[in-house]
Amino acid sequence: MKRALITGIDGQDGSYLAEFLLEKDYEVHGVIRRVALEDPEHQLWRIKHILGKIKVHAGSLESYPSLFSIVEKVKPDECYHLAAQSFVSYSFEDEFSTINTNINGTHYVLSAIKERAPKCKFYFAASSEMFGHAKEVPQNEDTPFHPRSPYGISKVAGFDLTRNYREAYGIFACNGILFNHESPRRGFEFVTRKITNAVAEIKHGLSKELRLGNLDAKRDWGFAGDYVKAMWMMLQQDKPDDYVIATGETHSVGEFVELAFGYAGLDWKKFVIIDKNFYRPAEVNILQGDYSKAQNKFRWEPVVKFKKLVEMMTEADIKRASGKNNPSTCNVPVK
Ligand code: F7E
Repeated sequence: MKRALITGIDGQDGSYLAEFLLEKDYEVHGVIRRVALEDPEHQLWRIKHILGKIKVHAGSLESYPSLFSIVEKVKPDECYHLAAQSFVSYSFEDEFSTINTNINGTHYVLSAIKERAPKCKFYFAASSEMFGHAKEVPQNEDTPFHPRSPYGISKVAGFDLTRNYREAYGIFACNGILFNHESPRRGFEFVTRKITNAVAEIKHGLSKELRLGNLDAKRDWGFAGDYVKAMWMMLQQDKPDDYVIATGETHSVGEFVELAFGYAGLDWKKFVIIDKNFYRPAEVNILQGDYSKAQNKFRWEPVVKFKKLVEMMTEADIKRASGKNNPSTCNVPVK
């Protein structure tokens, strides 16, 4: 039985990946912050249904000793490093902690693997945010990086660390350059979930408006459930490498809004208010991924495309909001 270690197992991607690996008969271990372990009802809602099947370990990206001892104890065959401060907007407000946690955390996990499990295959959750002010559309593995946020900068450093551990120490280390990927398990601060949750609450009379920033930004949005499969496929190849994972389509935030409100039979223009507070100091205007390398190398394809994704998320939130008496706390204006 293969052993996998997932940092950030309680996040959107971690939860889908854990389910996927359990189905493949892996022994699945996860790193979770102690504060989250102490409040499972709120913090572990995405993995509540599989808690009896996985093994969780308290650890933090800020603590090398905690990660070192987990790697030493678990001796994983595969490690998926997904944990990070991943909210781009917040990274402008707390750039130091984003940069410290994300870069050091990745470095600590890589170093622990080199020292205690050098045969372990390593996956790093790199990001399309690394392209930032992209030199070309669509972006592929050779497109130069021009990050536009502390988050993007931290991911470029993580990407370089991963490549360097591959080249310098012979670790089987891969970068997955994942474009935006969403699902009904997405955090409420990200624009897609913020929209679908607001649509559901407006539909059920729990909310009257939705405040958003830049509706013109364009993203390549895919389904997280499809993307975790690509993470695993990368680690099953003969040689470690870096891959773009995307749908190949780009759509604006405005298009997402129109489709989600339309699905609920609502006219978005009556509810959406543009609020400058949600604009970013530096925006990434357009992302569109060229995933042909992953397609050719291991036949990965995105199954869920834009329209189906919007419908899936809106429907799930409408179902969740029915029977509720109060709007969710996610309406607190998190930038
Ligand atoms: O913003 C615009 C915002 O926060 C998408 C993370 O998973 O994907 C994600 O990063 C766009 C931006 O995701 C609001 O300005 C307008 O242009 O959903 P988001 P993101 O920044 O693209 C990448 C690949 C990652 O790696 C990240 O970890 O939507 N936008 N109005 C807004 N965004 C938010 N959050 N809230 C608004 O009110």
